[in-house]
Amino acid sequence: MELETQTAGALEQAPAQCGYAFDILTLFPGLFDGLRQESLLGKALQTGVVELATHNFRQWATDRHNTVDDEPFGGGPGMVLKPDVVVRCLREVRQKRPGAKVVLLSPAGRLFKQETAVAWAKLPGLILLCGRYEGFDARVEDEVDEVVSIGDYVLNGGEVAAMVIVEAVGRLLPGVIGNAASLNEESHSTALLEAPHYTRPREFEGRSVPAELLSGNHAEIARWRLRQSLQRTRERRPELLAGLDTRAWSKKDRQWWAEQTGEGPATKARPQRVAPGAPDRGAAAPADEL
Ligand code: JEW
Repeated sequence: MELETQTAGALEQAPAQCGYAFDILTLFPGLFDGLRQESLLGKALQTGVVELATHNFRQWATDRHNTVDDEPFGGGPGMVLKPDVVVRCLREVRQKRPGAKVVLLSPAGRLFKQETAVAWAKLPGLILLCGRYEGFDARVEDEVDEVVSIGDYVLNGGEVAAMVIVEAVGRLLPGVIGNAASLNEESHSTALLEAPHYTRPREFEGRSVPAELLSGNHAEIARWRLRQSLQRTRERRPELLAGLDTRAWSKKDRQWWAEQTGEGPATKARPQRVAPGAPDRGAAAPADEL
């Protein structure tokens, strides 16, 4: 059984109590080989700060064909992963990982967000169940702590979603990267999109670095970045502006934002409704024209 469970003796030998353990339950453990070699996580895996172990459901099959799936009751396309095989595998892994959260990846799960990653980085580990075909027999859900989706698109299986979670959680773990930047992360993800970044050369194929960034004036740079963030967010992710808090802003920034959004300075009349297609020079450009 140990032969195909890919870990440096993590489960069997008494391991030096490791910082964080990701256990991936999958029919395709080979898909995680690349992730293991990735620079930041790869280094953390080498130093033992993080452990990533894969477990192939097929090793918990009991018949001579190592069957892991069967036809769906009620009919329909595709195959369903058998609950007996999956649950045997899960129970064995879970027993060796006290405190780990058991997560099943599914397009029908709760949405995984940055705040989820921040919360899960505080645990001793995650056990991630990756399905294939039409997914798991529904009774597997009774054995897991959470069912999560990484977004509203359909994948062929949970493995890529699990990799997203390993990367999002992994980079928050102490010893995986210099964590200075990630301290901000929770507020960042729920606030505004980042302003654009530039590096040398100052001019690239006729496009210059914005003068504000070359000014050396920190207040001017900060103002430019805030405004870029706001414009970008309005254009690309307007739903993030719902909870925008402008109370800490300068009067100038507030006034500028009011003009951008068509609220208009307090002295000006609110933009009037006009006939569809009529030119409307007073109102803000629609988000898709910014
Ligand atoms: C995802 C796991 C396992 C997650 C996100 N289940 C299912 C299913 C599949 C295709 C169509 C409909 C349902 C394939 N599939 C998965 C898909 C996770 C599995 C099988 C998944 N998107 N897709 N966010």
